Amino acid sequence: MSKANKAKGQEKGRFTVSALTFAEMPRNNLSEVAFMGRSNAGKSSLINALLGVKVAHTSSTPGRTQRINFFAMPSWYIVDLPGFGYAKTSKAQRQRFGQAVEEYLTTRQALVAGVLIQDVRRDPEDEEQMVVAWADSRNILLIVAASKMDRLNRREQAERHRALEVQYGRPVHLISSRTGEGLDQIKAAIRGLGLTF
Ligand SMILES: Nc1nc2c(ncn2[C@@H]2O[C@H](COP(=O)(O)OP(=O)(O)OP(=O)(O)O)[C@@H](O)[C@H]2O)c(=O)[nH]1
Ligand SMILES: [Mg+2]
Repeated sequence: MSKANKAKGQEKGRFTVSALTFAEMPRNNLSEVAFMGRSNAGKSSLINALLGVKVAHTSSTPGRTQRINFFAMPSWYIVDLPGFGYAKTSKAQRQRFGQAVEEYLTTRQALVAGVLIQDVRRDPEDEEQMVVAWADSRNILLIVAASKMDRLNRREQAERHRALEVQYGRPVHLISSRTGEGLDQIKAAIRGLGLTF
């Protein structure tokens, strides 16, 4: 990371804490927005693109994020969660962070919104539907982002957009962390909660 980027990162979104237990998580009760989705969907890339600086680890190898990572924003946190649906991590390891994520999602009081990221080329599966049901049951705002739109042409984008909105039964934002398309919509939705970038 260049010096300039590092300085920018410190000013904008700072890697703060990497946790697996509540004891390791921030205790200042600031609001948290969790980025969720299948492994390799592009969660960490979206966080970096929103911040304009590489703070979250990304990789073409799924299962890169194995802890709950908190990035400090002005008076709130972006939370990067390990991806679901990845089978190659050892079972013991998966159980460890799986439990941590479940506990986080079901009981964390500071959690005010979720951003569900899914590859625009895929259809939602059980795990995505569970996230939707979870958000509804906890009354948490869920922003759905369909990632990697740069992989499709305009016509395919429109088709997938329609199909995904029908399947989710709610608005879906098409985004690309590579080109920056759609990121303003995600920022606007988060700003709607009174959280600033
Ligand atoms: N073309 C394209 N590739 C993307 C985009 N976003 C992410 N990727 C690629 O997708 C792969 C996975 O991205 P990550 O951001 O590491 O995914 P993740 O959801 O954090 O994955 P885990 O940490 O394993 O759960 C990487 O090779 C990224 O470069 C995008 O908008 N467009
Ligand atoms: Mg990641």
